[in-house]
Amino acid sequence: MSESNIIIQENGHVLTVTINRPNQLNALNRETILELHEALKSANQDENIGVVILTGSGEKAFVAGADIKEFANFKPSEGQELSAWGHEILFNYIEAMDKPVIAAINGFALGGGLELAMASHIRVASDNARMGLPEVSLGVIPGYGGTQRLTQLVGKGKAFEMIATAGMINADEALQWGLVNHVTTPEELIALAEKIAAKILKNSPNAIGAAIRAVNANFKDGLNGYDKEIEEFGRCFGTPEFVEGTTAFMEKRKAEFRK
Ligand code: CO8
Repeated sequence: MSESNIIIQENGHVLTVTINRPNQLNALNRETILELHEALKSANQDENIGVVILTGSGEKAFVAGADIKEFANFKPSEGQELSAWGHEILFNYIEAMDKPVIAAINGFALGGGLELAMASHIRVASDNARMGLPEVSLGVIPGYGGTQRLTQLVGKGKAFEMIATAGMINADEALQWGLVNHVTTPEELIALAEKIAAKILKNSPNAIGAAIRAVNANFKDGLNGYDKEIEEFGRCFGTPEFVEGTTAFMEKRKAEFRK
Protein backbone atom coordinates (compact mmCIF):
# COMPACT_ATOMS: atom_id res chain seq x y z
CA MET A 1 0.00 0.00 0.00
CA SER A 2 1.29 3.49 -0.73
CA GLU A 3 -0.04 6.76 0.64
CA SER A 4 1.17 10.20 -0.23
CA ASN A 5 3.82 10.69 2.46
CA ILE A 6 4.64 7.16 3.56
CA ILE A 7 5.26 3.79 1.91
CA ILE A 8 4.01 0.69 3.70
CA GLN A 9 5.42 -2.76 2.91
CA GLU A 10 4.37 -5.97 4.63
CA ASN A 11 6.82 -8.85 4.56
CA GLY A 12 5.70 -11.83 6.65
CA HIS A 13 5.21 -10.54 10.19
CA VAL A 14 7.26 -7.37 9.61
CA LEU A 15 5.76 -4.08 8.49
CA THR A 16 8.22 -1.56 7.06
CA VAL A 17 7.04 2.03 7.03
CA THR A 18 9.13 4.46 4.99
CA ILE A 19 8.65 8.19 5.39
CA ASN A 20 8.65 9.41 1.84
CA ARG A 21 9.19 13.15 1.46
CA PRO A 22 12.78 13.02 0.19
CA ASN A 23 12.69 16.55 -1.24
CA GLN A 24 12.03 17.88 2.28
CA LEU A 25 14.45 15.37 3.83
CA ASN A 26 11.36 13.51 5.11
CA ALA A 27 10.38 16.39 7.44
CA LEU A 28 7.28 15.63 9.48
CA ASN A 29 4.29 17.76 8.58
CA ARG A 30 0.84 17.18 10.08
CA GLU A 31 -0.27 15.03 7.17
CA THR A 32 2.73 12.70 7.54
CA ILE A 33 2.20 12.45 11.29
CA LEU A 34 -1.43 11.49 10.70
CA GLU A 35 -0.54 8.91 8.06
CA LEU A 36 2.09 7.42 10.36
CA HIS A 37 -0.47 7.23 13.14
CA GLU A 38 -2.99 5.44 10.93
CA ALA A 39 -0.37 2.96 9.68
CA LEU A 40 0.95 2.23 13.17
CA LYS A 41 -2.51 1.93 14.68
CA SER A 42 -3.52 -0.62 12.12
CA ALA A 43 -0.21 -2.51 12.63
CA ASN A 44 -0.84 -2.54 16.37
CA GLN A 45 -4.28 -4.06 15.83
CA ASP A 46 -3.08 -6.59 13.25
CA GLU A 47 -2.23 -9.94 14.85
CA ASN A 48 -0.12 -10.87 11.84
CA ILE A 49 2.32 -8.01 12.45
CA GLY A 50 4.98 -8.63 15.12
CA VAL A 51 7.54 -5.90 14.45
CA VAL A 52 7.49 -2.53 12.69
CA ILE A 53 10.56 -1.03 11.02
CA LEU A 54 10.52 2.74 10.54
CA THR A 55 12.90 4.35 8.08
CA GLY A 56 13.26 7.30 5.70
CA SER A 57 13.37 7.33 1.92
CA GLY A 58 16.47 8.42 0.00
CA GLU A 59 20.08 8.22 1.03
CA LYS A 60 20.30 11.44 2.93
CA ALA A 61 17.78 11.54 5.73
CA PHE A 62 15.79 9.46 8.16
CA VAL A 63 13.78 12.55 9.14
CA ALA A 64 15.30 16.07 9.28
CA GLY A 65 12.78 17.22 11.88
CA ALA A 66 9.33 18.66 12.14
CA ASP A 67 8.41 20.65 9.03
CA ILE A 68 9.80 24.09 9.88
CA LYS A 69 7.88 25.72 7.02
CA GLU A 70 4.61 24.50 8.54
CA PHE A 71 5.11 25.96 12.01
CA ALA A 72 7.26 29.03 11.27
CA ASN A 73 4.32 31.45 11.69
CA PHE A 74 2.61 29.76 14.61
CA LYS A 75 1.34 31.60 17.68
CA PRO A 76 2.25 30.10 21.11
CA SER A 77 -1.12 28.33 21.39
CA GLU A 78 -0.71 26.73 17.95
CA GLY A 79 2.79 25.52 18.82
CA GLN A 80 1.52 24.00 22.05
CA GLU A 81 -1.43 22.37 20.28
CA LEU A 82 0.74 20.80 17.57
CA SER A 83 3.22 19.56 20.14
CA ALA A 84 0.49 18.00 22.33
CA TRP A 85 -1.22 16.42 19.33
CA GLY A 86 2.04 14.95 18.02
CA HIS A 87 2.94 13.58 21.46
CA GLU A 88 -0.41 11.86 21.71
CA ILE A 89 -0.93 10.40 18.28
CA LEU A 90 2.60 9.55 17.26
CA PHE A 91 5.43 9.73 19.78
CA ASN A 92 3.68 8.43 22.92
CA TYR A 93 1.63 6.13 20.72
CA ILE A 94 4.73 4.39 19.33
CA GLU A 95 6.31 4.02 22.75
CA ALA A 96 3.16 2.36 24.12
CA MET A 97 2.61 -0.02 21.19
CA ASP A 98 2.24 -3.73 21.92
CA LYS A 99 4.88 -4.63 19.36
CA PRO A 100 8.41 -3.36 19.00
CA VAL A 101 9.19 -0.55 16.59
CA ILE A 102 12.74 -0.49 15.22
CA ALA A 103 13.98 2.84 13.88
CA ALA A 104 16.44 2.27 11.02
CA ILE A 105 18.22 5.64 10.93
CA ASN A 106 19.49 6.01 7.37
CA GLY A 107 20.87 9.58 7.47
CA PHE A 108 19.98 12.84 9.25
CA ALA A 109 17.79 12.29 12.33
CA LEU A 110 17.28 15.80 13.62
CA GLY A 111 14.76 17.41 15.95
CA GLY A 112 11.44 15.61 15.49
CA GLY A 113 13.30 12.96 13.48
CA LEU A 114 15.54 12.01 16.37
CA GLU A 115 12.49 12.25 18.63
CA LEU A 116 10.72 9.75 16.37
CA ALA A 117 13.69 7.39 16.59
CA MET A 118 13.83 7.82 20.37
CA ALA A 119 10.13 7.03 20.76
CA SER A 120 10.86 3.74 18.96
CA HIS A 121 11.90 0.75 21.07
CA ILE A 122 15.14 -0.06 19.24
CA ARG A 123 17.44 2.14 17.13
CA VAL A 124 19.97 1.04 14.52
CA ALA A 125 21.90 3.48 12.35
CA SER A 126 23.85 3.55 9.11
CA ASP A 127 27.41 4.81 9.38
CA ASN A 128 26.48 8.01 7.49
CA ALA A 129 23.75 8.95 10.02
CA ARG A 130 23.94 12.21 11.94
CA MET A 131 21.79 12.96 14.95
CA GLY A 132 20.91 16.08 16.88
CA LEU A 133 18.27 18.24 18.48
CA PRO A 134 18.90 21.62 16.81
CA GLU A 135 15.70 23.31 18.01
CA VAL A 136 17.39 25.99 20.14
CA SER A 137 19.07 27.25 16.96
CA LEU A 138 15.52 28.00 15.72
CA GLY A 139 14.47 29.70 18.96
CA VAL A 140 12.42 26.77 20.30
CA ILE A 141 13.11 23.62 22.29
CA PRO A 142 12.46 19.98 21.36
CA GLY A 143 8.68 19.56 21.37
CA TYR A 144 8.08 15.91 20.54
CA GLY A 145 9.50 14.36 23.70
CA GLY A 146 13.21 15.01 23.08
CA THR A 147 14.01 16.69 26.39
CA GLN A 148 12.66 13.62 28.22
CA ARG A 149 13.64 10.67 26.01
CA LEU A 150 17.17 11.86 25.22
CA THR A 151 17.77 12.35 28.94
CA GLN A 152 16.44 8.85 29.66
CA LEU A 153 18.65 7.32 26.98
CA VAL A 154 21.97 9.12 27.44
CA GLY A 155 21.76 10.87 30.83
CA LYS A 156 21.27 14.49 31.77
CA GLY A 157 24.77 15.81 31.04
CA LYS A 158 25.06 14.54 27.46
CA ALA A 159 21.41 15.37 26.74
CA PHE A 160 21.86 18.94 27.87
CA GLU A 161 25.03 19.32 25.81
CA MET A 162 23.30 18.07 22.66
CA ILE A 163 20.25 20.28 23.21
CA ALA A 164 22.10 23.46 24.23
CA THR A 165 24.78 23.28 21.52
CA ALA A 166 22.27 22.28 18.81
CA GLY A 167 25.15 20.15 17.52
CA MET A 168 25.08 16.86 15.66
CA ILE A 169 26.80 13.60 16.55
CA ASN A 170 27.77 10.87 14.10
CA ALA A 171 26.72 7.23 14.23
CA ASP A 172 29.80 6.03 16.11
CA GLU A 173 29.34 8.69 18.78
CA ALA A 174 25.65 7.76 19.01
CA LEU A 175 26.70 4.14 19.54
CA GLN A 176 29.14 5.18 22.24
CA TRP A 177 26.48 7.30 23.93
CA GLY A 178 23.97 4.41 23.89
CA LEU A 179 21.65 6.39 21.66
CA VAL A 180 21.67 3.64 19.01
CA ASN A 181 22.19 -0.09 19.54
CA HIS A 182 24.10 -0.95 16.33
CA VAL A 183 25.80 0.77 13.40
CA THR A 184 26.23 -0.70 9.95
CA THR A 185 26.62 0.34 6.32
CA PRO A 186 23.71 2.03 4.52
CA GLU A 187 23.35 -1.09 2.32
CA GLU A 188 23.06 -3.40 5.33
CA LEU A 189 20.81 -1.21 7.47
CA ILE A 190 17.40 -2.69 6.67
CA ALA A 191 18.83 -6.22 6.68
CA LEU A 192 20.17 -5.57 10.19
CA ALA A 193 16.77 -4.31 11.37
CA GLU A 194 15.15 -7.38 9.79
CA LYS A 195 17.63 -9.66 11.54
CA ILE A 196 16.68 -8.17 14.91
CA ALA A 197 13.00 -8.44 13.93
CA ALA A 198 13.45 -12.13 13.08
CA LYS A 199 14.86 -12.82 16.55
CA ILE A 200 11.96 -10.98 18.19
CA LEU A 201 9.43 -12.89 16.09
CA LYS A 202 10.55 -16.21 17.62
CA ASN A 203 9.21 -15.10 20.99
CA SER A 204 5.78 -14.74 22.59
CA PRO A 205 3.97 -11.67 21.22
CA ASN A 206 1.94 -11.43 24.42
CA ALA A 207 5.07 -11.48 26.61
CA ILE A 208 6.79 -8.89 24.40
CA GLY A 209 3.81 -6.53 24.81
CA ALA A 210 3.93 -7.10 28.57
CA ALA A 211 7.68 -6.36 28.62
CA ILE A 212 7.14 -3.08 26.74
CA ARG A 213 4.51 -2.00 29.29
CA ALA A 214 6.74 -2.96 32.23
CA VAL A 215 9.84 -1.20 30.84
CA ASN A 216 7.81 1.94 30.04
CA ALA A 217 6.12 2.04 33.44
CA ASN A 218 9.08 3.41 35.33
CA PHE A 219 9.12 6.47 33.07
CA LYS A 220 5.45 7.30 33.66
CA ASP A 221 4.29 9.61 36.44
CA GLY A 222 2.65 7.84 39.34
CA LEU A 223 3.57 4.32 38.21
CA ASN A 224 5.98 2.04 39.99
CA GLY A 225 7.93 -0.04 37.46
CA TYR A 226 8.48 -2.93 39.88
CA ASP A 227 4.76 -3.11 40.68
CA LYS A 228 3.93 -3.03 36.98
CA GLU A 229 6.44 -5.81 36.34
CA ILE A 230 4.81 -8.00 39.01
CA GLU A 231 1.35 -7.32 37.53
CA GLU A 232 2.43 -8.04 33.93
CA PHE A 233 4.46 -11.09 35.01
CA GLY A 234 1.43 -12.58 36.73
CA ARG A 235 -0.79 -11.85 33.77
CA CYS A 236 1.41 -13.94 31.46
CA PHE A 237 0.63 -17.12 33.44
CA GLY A 238 -2.14 -19.21 32.01
CA THR A 239 -2.02 -17.56 28.60
CA PRO A 240 -1.89 -20.01 25.67
CA GLU A 241 1.54 -18.60 24.78
CA PHE A 242 2.86 -19.34 28.30
CA VAL A 243 1.51 -22.88 28.01
CA GLU A 244 3.15 -23.27 24.59
CA GLY A 245 6.49 -21.77 25.71
CA THR A 246 6.85 -23.88 28.83
CA THR A 247 5.50 -27.06 27.18
CA ALA A 248 7.91 -26.67 24.26
CA PHE A 249 10.80 -26.33 26.71
CA MET A 250 9.84 -29.54 28.48
CA GLU A 251 9.25 -31.37 25.21
CA LYS A 252 12.69 -30.19 24.01
CA ARG A 253 11.29 -28.47 20.93
CA LYS A 254 11.10 -24.88 19.71
CA ALA A 255 7.99 -23.00 20.80
CA GLU A 256 5.65 -21.98 18.01
CA PHE A 257 3.96 -18.72 18.83
CA ARG A 258 2.94 -17.70 15.32
CA LYS A 259 1.07 -19.33 12.50
N1 CO8 B 1 11.50 21.22 7.64
C1 CO8 B 1 11.16 21.60 6.40
N2 CO8 B 1 11.97 21.46 5.34
C2 CO8 B 1 13.18 20.92 5.54
C3 CO8 B 1 13.60 20.48 6.81
C4 CO8 B 1 12.70 20.65 7.89
N3 CO8 B 1 12.98 20.24 9.13
N4 CO8 B 1 14.86 20.01 6.70
C5 CO8 B 1 15.20 20.11 5.41
N5 CO8 B 1 14.19 20.66 4.70
C6 CO8 B 1 14.16 20.96 3.27
C7 CO8 B 1 14.97 22.19 2.92
O1 CO8 B 1 14.25 23.38 3.17
C8 CO8 B 1 15.26 21.96 1.47
O2 CO8 B 1 14.10 22.29 0.73
P1 CO8 B 1 14.22 23.30 -0.56
O3 CO8 B 1 15.07 22.52 -1.52
O4 CO8 B 1 12.80 23.45 -0.97
O5 CO8 B 1 14.86 24.52 -0.06
C9 CO8 B 1 15.43 20.44 1.38
O6 CO8 B 1 14.78 19.91 2.54
C10 CO8 B 1 16.88 19.99 1.38
O7 CO8 B 1 17.49 20.54 2.52
P2 CO8 B 1 18.85 21.41 2.45
O8 CO8 B 1 18.98 22.07 1.12
O9 CO8 B 1 18.89 22.28 3.66
O10 CO8 B 1 19.92 20.24 2.56
P3 CO8 B 1 21.41 20.37 3.11
O11 CO8 B 1 22.10 19.11 2.73
O12 CO8 B 1 22.03 21.65 2.71
O13 CO8 B 1 21.25 20.40 4.72
C11 CO8 B 1 20.32 19.73 6.83
C12 CO8 B 1 20.73 19.30 5.39
C13 CO8 B 1 21.57 20.07 7.64
C14 CO8 B 1 19.61 18.54 7.47
C15 CO8 B 1 19.41 20.97 6.74
O14 CO8 B 1 18.35 20.70 5.82
C16 CO8 B 1 18.76 21.37 8.05
O15 CO8 B 1 19.41 21.95 8.88
N6 CO8 B 1 17.45 21.07 8.21
C17 CO8 B 1 16.71 21.47 9.35
C18 CO8 B 1 17.06 20.63 10.56
C19 CO8 B 1 16.32 21.11 11.77
O16 CO8 B 1 16.50 22.21 12.25
N7 CO8 B 1 15.46 20.22 12.32
C20 CO8 B 1 14.69 20.52 13.49
C21 CO8 B 1 13.37 21.08 13.11
S1 CO8 B 1 12.46 21.68 14.49
C22 CO8 B 1 11.78 20.29 15.15
O17 CO8 B 1 11.97 19.20 14.69
C23 CO8 B 1 10.90 20.53 16.32
C24 CO8 B 1 10.18 19.26 16.76
C25 CO8 B 1 9.07 19.58 17.71
C26 CO8 B 1 7.92 20.21 16.97
C27 CO8 B 1 6.78 20.44 17.91
C28 CO8 B 1 5.54 20.96 17.19
C29 CO8 B 1 5.59 22.42 16.78
